Amino acid sequence: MRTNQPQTIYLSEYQAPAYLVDHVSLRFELFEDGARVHSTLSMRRNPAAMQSGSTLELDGDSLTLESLALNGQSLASDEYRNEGDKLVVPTVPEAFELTVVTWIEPQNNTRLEGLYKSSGMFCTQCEAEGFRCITYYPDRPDVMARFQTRVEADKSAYPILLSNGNPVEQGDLENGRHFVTWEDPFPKPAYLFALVAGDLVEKRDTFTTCSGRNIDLRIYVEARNARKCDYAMDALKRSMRWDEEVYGREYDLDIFMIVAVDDFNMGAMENKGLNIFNSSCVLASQDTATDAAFQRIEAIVAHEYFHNWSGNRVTCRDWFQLSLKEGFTVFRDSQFSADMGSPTVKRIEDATLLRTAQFAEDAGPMAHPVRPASYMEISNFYTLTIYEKGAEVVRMIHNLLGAELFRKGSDLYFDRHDGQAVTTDDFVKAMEDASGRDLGQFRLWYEQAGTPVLAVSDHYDEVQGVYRLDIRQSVPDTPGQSGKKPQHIPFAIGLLDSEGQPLPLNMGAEDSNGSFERVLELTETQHSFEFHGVKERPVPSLLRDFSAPVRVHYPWTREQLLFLMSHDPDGFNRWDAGQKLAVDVIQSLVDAPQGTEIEPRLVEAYRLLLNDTELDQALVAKMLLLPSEAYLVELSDQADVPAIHAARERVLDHLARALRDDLLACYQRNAGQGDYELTPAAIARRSLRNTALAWLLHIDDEQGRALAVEQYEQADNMTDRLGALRALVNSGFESERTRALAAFFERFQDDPQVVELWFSVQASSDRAGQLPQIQALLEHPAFDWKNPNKVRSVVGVFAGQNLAAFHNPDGSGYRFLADQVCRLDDSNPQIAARLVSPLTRWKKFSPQYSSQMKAALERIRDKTELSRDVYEVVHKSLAD
Ligand code: 0A1
Ligand code: ZN
Repeated sequence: MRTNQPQTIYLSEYQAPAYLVDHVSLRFELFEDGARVHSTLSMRRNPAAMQSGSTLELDGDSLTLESLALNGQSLASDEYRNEGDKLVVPTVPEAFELTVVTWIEPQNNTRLEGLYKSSGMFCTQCEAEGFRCITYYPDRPDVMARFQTRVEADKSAYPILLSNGNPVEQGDLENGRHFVTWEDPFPKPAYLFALVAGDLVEKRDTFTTCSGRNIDLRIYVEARNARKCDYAMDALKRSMRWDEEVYGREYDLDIFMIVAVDDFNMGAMENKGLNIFNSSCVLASQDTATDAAFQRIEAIVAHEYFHNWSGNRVTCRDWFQLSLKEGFTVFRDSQFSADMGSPTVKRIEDATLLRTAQFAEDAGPMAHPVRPASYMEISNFYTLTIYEKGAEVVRMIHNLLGAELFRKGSDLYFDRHDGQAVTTDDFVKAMEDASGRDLGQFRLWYEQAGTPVLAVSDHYDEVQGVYRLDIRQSVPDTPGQSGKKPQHIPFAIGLLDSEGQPLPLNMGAEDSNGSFERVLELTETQHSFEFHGVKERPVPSLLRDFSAPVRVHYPWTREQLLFLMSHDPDGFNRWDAGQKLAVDVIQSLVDAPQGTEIEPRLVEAYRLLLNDTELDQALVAKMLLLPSEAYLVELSDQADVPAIHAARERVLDHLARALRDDLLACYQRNAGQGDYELTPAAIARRSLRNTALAWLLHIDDEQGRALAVEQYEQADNMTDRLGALRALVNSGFESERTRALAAFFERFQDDPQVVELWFSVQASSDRAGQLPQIQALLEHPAFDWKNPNKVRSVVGVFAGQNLAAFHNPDGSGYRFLADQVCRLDDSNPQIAARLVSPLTRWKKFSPQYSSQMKAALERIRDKTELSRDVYEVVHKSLAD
């Protein structure tokens, strides 16, 4: 796996597989000192393959080959070549059976790819290329086979033995061992293979599908987590119903299982019939999970379930097509979450993530198209671009076609390609065929990297009553791509008169269409749109509902933003106007002299918001949150993070002081009423209350202190308890902070998910998360280098969320991160490569910072034996 000069793989060099696998029969013998894997592959030459010759090549990684047989005849050592990552059999017949026996060591697998052990149980992670760590196999998604899997293990240590599909046989063996055999009738690529063996309890339920079939639903967890599965089970049933109702997709096997594991590199995995989840993405209870965690669990359960169709029944031809399943599935889960809660709030959350983090990726050294053209290590391409921007691209198709034609398109796609491994182009083609629309230019969204920029200016002709919008589109250069073509951009707009009333949008002297909102379709570099019959200069509302993942530049005045903040009928743009105003005010304070006045109208706008009980309270709660430091950094050139941090703090401080009484009133008004509920209204109430509390403690308000201590002690749910803890940690009340942190740990030390919250509250705080404190957290007995969640909650949160501390002008934060990356690179390269991310955008920062960030990257580059994962990120980041 380690190499000095990893190879680049190109989409343009794709070739169909030379041999196909019709059936795989696996037998796992699981022991404490290793596992023996017997694999029998029924293979035949692929009639569609271009290659001639009869050489078979199988992928393998970290395997010990014990035996190899062709059609039952054992192969002598000169009849095959073991080339480390490839097993080559120079001559095979047209159709044959290959039997491979390998020995692996799951107990020593710290990469968490392939078969490994987590908290005493065996589990697998095979996407993208983990199956080759289990046995030799054509480990590529366009080889789809039917799997039968027999799992054998000690019965008392591993009473539960699971794999994909339906259980078909089970029984006892000698020496206290037992076995279960599973059969999956649906052909699948090896990346969807899964196996679990452990001492787990089972939570059961059932679901009756639209055609009346009864599906057995099971969630498997360690006994101590038995009471934390109800929410995920409920979310699963809601997802199953929703996918039937909205997409006409019925579940296909007789059983659907979820297993929670503590050590997992990502959030969760959609293995056929046997989803494996990071514990933090499935386990929840009122007293241990925040509202945000419940929402995340709902979304991830839905996401993995939806993959059963978008990903499993129809899968990807190659890993360049990853967004085929991920972009579409994220779009589906975001529609689901919108339907379960507030569509506007969900849109705000999605757009925030996109603008803060995906735009940054698109502007950095790892920028790549939604369908990349090349990669070194595919694990590095599970990115915000593939997932989030990919989902935006599907959303734009949905909006261009309308819900009905989009559904026709998705039906055609699932019908036409069921059981196949296909491309993003096949997806777009199905949408075109079903709708009759030409998406030729639209396909550029898949091919061109970078965030398109729309420079908008306007002109009002009072005499003619004509208002004109001039829009210029450009797509910035990205590594390896320049001179880009204009893209097809749906640009939703509205116009408001001075009373805040929407104006009819008539786009020519004869047009009397009269609609109040239009989606302008931008296809050229330059467009002018005229609106007729406009009696006064209107205020434009641009890119409503974030209709495309683009940056819009328009010379907003503060008056216009204040106006939109309270009048725009588009909830998203109301929120966005507030964000723009706050950004403008904060930016004007960066490096401004001490006494510079803070925009008084901002205070009044926030006062109105705080006291607005008419507007959707979930939207109010979002509007009260100031733009994050990460977003402010993303919007600036040559960022000086401590200066941005100081300016944002000043505004927060000023607002909190000026609005103290309003904050107290808001806090009291939103006090918990009766029993804990997870309704949108109750979630909004808790959010408002905790924001008010955070602001009060930000200015070390005495009454706030008493409220926080009381809330901490009385809370009947984790959202409120953590809200109080966070507020105290970020306050200047040192003894309360220390006491609350100790009490929290004492109370929850046996619950890994809550301990992760405890770590991240400290690691994200500029008061409790300076470098020496972070180093102390790494020494804490609850910290564990082998557990990705723990690493993320301390190191990842420090570098990604505690920006002022990480960007310490002395460069200590950067050196620290480089050291941790080097340390992790040996044990878990996927996690190490993800942690590098905050350093990759070094060019974005002012010279004092960028030179030290670059030096930290060089420090990683110079480590001996760098993994391919970290190599790719570091070398691309350092390239000119
Ligand atoms: N397909 C999963 C994400 C996933 C990807 C890679 C993994 O291991 C390297 C694990 C999970 C999803 O989209 O949920
Ligand atoms: Zn996914």
